[in-house]
Amino acid sequence: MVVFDKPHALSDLPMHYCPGCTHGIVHRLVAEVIDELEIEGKTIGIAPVGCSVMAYDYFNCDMIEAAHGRAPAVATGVKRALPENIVFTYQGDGDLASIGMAETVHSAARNENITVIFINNAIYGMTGGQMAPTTLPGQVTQTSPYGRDVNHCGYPIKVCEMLSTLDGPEYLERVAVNNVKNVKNAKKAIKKAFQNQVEGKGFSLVEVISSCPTNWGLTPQKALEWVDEKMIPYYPLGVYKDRSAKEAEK
Ligand SMILES: Cc1ncc(C[n+]2csc(CCOP(=O)(O)OP(=O)(O)O)c2C)c(N)n1
Ligand code: SF4
Repeated sequence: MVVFDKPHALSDLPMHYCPGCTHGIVHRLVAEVIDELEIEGKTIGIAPVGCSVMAYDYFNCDMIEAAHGRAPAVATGVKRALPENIVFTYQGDGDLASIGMAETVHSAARNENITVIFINNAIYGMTGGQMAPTTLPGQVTQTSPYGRDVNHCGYPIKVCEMLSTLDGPEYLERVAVNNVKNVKNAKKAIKKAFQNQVEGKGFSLVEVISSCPTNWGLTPQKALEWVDEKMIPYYPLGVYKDRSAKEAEK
């Protein structure tokens, strides 16, 4: 009896991610959801620029590579041209919350019927660990060697909280993948974000608190602990918006 297998929507290529990086876990969850909803043949993913730049190699559905930060704009065009297809973006915090902030906010405000998977690892991973918009106050990075000084660099951006002030988006949830319970919740949120699109409900974003052991300078295990001790207190997990659920309560 097979009790554990690779989802069909995940390709056979070995991933290039560092040991302990949680990008791989989130890839797997997305692929499991694509399998379960039986949408592989009509799903189009938009890969970002960042460590997950090669996500196009890891999913078996069609993939498009977007310029840094532009994934929601590309997804908007694809979804509007091919409304029967299921379109998702997969983006890091540098991609989504820095150079791509305008695309993020406006696609949410327009309630584009797309699914956004947002990996918040509090750092620019691919380029060697510079400060991101989500870097915590006091966090040491290559460009904040004495720790992020909020007087000089400003405060981190809380994407779910910020987008929840807009009337546009359908669904916003923040999850984490640092332990089994959180991985299970993350899977549920990702599934809902895809299901919403299948049902035509609109813009659904799941922010996944992730780890970057390499640039945080921690072992994989310590990095998962750091998520619990430092990241989750600053970025509380939970549903920030679920318009359909709220309307159903009325
Ligand atoms: C227009 C443009 N500006 C800057 C870069 C350089 N660049 C590549 S990846 C990256 C940041 C990636 O960080 P993030 O999006 O958080 O993803 P991660 O690598 O942490 O997964 C930057 C600034 C680029 N490729 N294109
Ligand atoms: S640099 Fe960080 S985000 Fe990039 S693959 Fe390595 S651990 Fe993951």
